[in-house]
Amino acid sequence: MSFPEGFLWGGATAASQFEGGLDCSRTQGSVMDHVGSGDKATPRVFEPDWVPGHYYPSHESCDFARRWQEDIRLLAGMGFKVYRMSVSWTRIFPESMDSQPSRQGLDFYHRIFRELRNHGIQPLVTISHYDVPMYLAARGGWANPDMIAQYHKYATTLFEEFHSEVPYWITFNEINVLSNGYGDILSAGMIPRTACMLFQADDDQAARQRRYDALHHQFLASALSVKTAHDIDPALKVGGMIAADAVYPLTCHPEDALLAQESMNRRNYFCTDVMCRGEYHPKTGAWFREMGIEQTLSEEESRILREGTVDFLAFSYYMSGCAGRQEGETATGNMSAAKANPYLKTSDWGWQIDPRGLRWYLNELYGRYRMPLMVVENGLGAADTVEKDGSIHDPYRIDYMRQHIAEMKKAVTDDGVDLMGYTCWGCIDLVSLSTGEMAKRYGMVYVDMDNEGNGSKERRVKDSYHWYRKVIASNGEDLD
Ligand code: BGP
Repeated sequence: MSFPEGFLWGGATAASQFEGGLDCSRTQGSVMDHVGSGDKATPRVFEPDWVPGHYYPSHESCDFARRWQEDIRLLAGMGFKVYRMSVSWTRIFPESMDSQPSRQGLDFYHRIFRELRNHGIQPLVTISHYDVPMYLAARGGWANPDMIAQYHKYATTLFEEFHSEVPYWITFNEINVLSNGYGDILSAGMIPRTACMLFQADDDQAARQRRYDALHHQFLASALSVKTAHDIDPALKVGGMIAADAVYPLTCHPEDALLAQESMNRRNYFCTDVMCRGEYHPKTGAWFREMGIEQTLSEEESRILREGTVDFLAFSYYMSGCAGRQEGETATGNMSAAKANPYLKTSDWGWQIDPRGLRWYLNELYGRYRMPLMVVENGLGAADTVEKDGSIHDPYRIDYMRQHIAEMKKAVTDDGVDLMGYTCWGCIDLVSLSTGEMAKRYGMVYVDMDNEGNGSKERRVKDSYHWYRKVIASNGEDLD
């Protein structure tokens, strides 16, 4: 028993963390292009106007915009079957949504998709990976219902243009992060920006309402786009995606079990129910009464959600956390904090490492939805050392991936989970989303660049590169 034939092995990146090339065709850029600062200790500040001399990591990032041929060759060298990347919205509509899409921008991606396919790699495209054009952010970002039509136009443009080259799509990266995580840097393009959480009663009520409205608009935009994709080309597979927020009870006390269940519902199923079943979670009314959130769901909106359910459910998986009654240490990650699990070790950035949690989580989702799943992000953020001879030994990364893949395999072979593929995060080093650092590396290919953007950006393979090639060549059999 093994991974199914045709299992999609690969890796993932996102435009704002990897692509760069702001100087070629992205004009005023996206919200992420305005995240930076002059203060190296706090590089993740949103600055509506670019300040000369300040550092904005996304402007050049790792320069995939110019190095894509070399990078794709490197991915092909590992035997990739799939490459998850995102399209930069402002490359397609650089100045406004009222104009025609930019031919230059569309051709930029045609070249990349064709090159991938020439190497036998299928593109999987995230339509929006935290990527809101500034000209839309200026009108309130996702809190503005007009965004639904704007996104739908953008997505339709992509489907029409690329449907014969891109078989797999994800509408939004980690849609649940809007309710749970990343504080201020990701406010869905909303101005005023806010770090508020959807399910935290002590946060500012008006801000919380805006958060929910923004999320609801994303649900509608996603559902409309899924339907349009199928109308354009029934062969397209369009997925929804969340950040896995796996929560265990801290103890076997029944109260802790209920708290963990509630946490799973709020942080995960609140979003996945809408995308996979086309309806809000049955507890939504009770939650919103408690949080003072108003929900107006028209019949037409309900129909849109029902008609636009996804073909597969994708998620990122980095860690797990706990819920319980007692005070305890906190485990942080990119999502809202949970209680720390005393049985788990953490990464150097404090994220709890839990390979078995991946198997548990796959079972949770598959048991609930019975639809194909895909792990589209997973990996260890770690500092690497380049040896004198240029080699990079990263046994810690190999170890992390080996353990996660082994658990994933059990979920497939022993538990019967329908898993389509695995794309590890940041297959080539890229800028960290949460911290803006380069020092936090996920890649199997090293990029010579430091936290301030200095360096040749030269690529160099790590030990994990050779290891992952073996894994893919053996379809996950050889994990040694
Ligand atoms: C996910 C995001 C990615 C990515 C990853 C790792 O939540 O989708 O964009 O960056 O987390 O996070 P970080 O870069 O903060 O280490």
